[in-house]
Amino acid sequence: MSQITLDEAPPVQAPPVEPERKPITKKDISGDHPTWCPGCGDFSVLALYLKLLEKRKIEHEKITTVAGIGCSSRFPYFVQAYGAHFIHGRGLPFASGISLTRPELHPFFFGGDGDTFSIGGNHLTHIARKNINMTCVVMDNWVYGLTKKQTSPTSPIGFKSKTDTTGAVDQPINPMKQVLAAGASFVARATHTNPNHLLQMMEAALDHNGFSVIQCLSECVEFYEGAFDPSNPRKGGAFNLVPADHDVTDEVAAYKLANAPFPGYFGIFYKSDRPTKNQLEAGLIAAAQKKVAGKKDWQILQDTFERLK
Ligand SMILES: Cc1ncc(C[n+]2csc(CCOP(=O)(O)OP(=O)(O)O)c2C)c(N)n1
Ligand code: SF4
Ligand SMILES: [Mg+2]
Repeated sequence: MSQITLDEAPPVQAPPVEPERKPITKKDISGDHPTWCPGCGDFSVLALYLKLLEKRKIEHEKITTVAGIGCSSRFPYFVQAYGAHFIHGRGLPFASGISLTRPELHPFFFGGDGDTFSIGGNHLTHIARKNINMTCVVMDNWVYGLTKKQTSPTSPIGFKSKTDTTGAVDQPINPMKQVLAAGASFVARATHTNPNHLLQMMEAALDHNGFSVIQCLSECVEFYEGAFDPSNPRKGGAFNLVPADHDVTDEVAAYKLANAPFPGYFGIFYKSDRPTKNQLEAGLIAAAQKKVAGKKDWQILQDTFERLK
């Protein structure tokens, strides 16, 4: 038997070197220059979202930013990644579909108080009770900004607008009580004037497995200037954190915090680890697939017709 000498042996091929992936930077994911009015609170929410993506090294193709219609909802234009600027009030169900079909993604929805609590209010309720894994950041400015000053569901009584020229008479909703009652499994409150705290809330929401809602006060300097001054220490207001001894698993305690008069509290009011619809549906799909394991599509169809006879 002839032997291969070392000289004759084929050269050993080195395995291909995978190029190292550079983590994304804020510059990579910054889109169009925002068209918001100078001083609008929405700038701060965008800056913190970009910071969150950079800090948590979310890969470009995993970023999912969805919105409806409104000044705040222009958000996805300003993020250079996958996303959608969808129909007024329908961004939430659009994002929930992404979450259920692509469970490896964590969609972020950004919307105004009108988009989320008025036309989209019904969707908010049902996504909350279904506990679909995603984050909803409500950029609450207490007014319809894009359409130039109409009363919104969060405008306070007495607010003069184009739809309430002598002052609003209807009781505003309390966003925190609303989402708690609907069944959201993470409920937090923040403001655009405290960026470190807002980033903390967004990080906690990203880490939460379930439907997380952040009510973020975001001032409309054009149509409701000074609305949130009482929550801003730089304007003589008070930024009160949720008390350190608050039990975030206590829904009734969360409800009591939500009842505090404005400016109220900031931080995580409630957090529960009840199963998500994503997990429950995955279980249903696995069980259904087990029943038909090894069968061809036509056999599954034939069995169904047999059963119907
Ligand atoms: C189906 C539908 N109804 C109404 C409108 C008009 N519209 C556009 S934005 C908006 C409300 C915007 O207010 P909000 O959601 O609070 O966002 P903001 O502009 O204050 O950020 C309304 C009523 C629309 N575009 N589509
Ligand atoms: S109108 Fe108000 S909400 Fe819209 S961009 Fe201007 S300041 Fe912001
Ligand atoms: Mg608004």
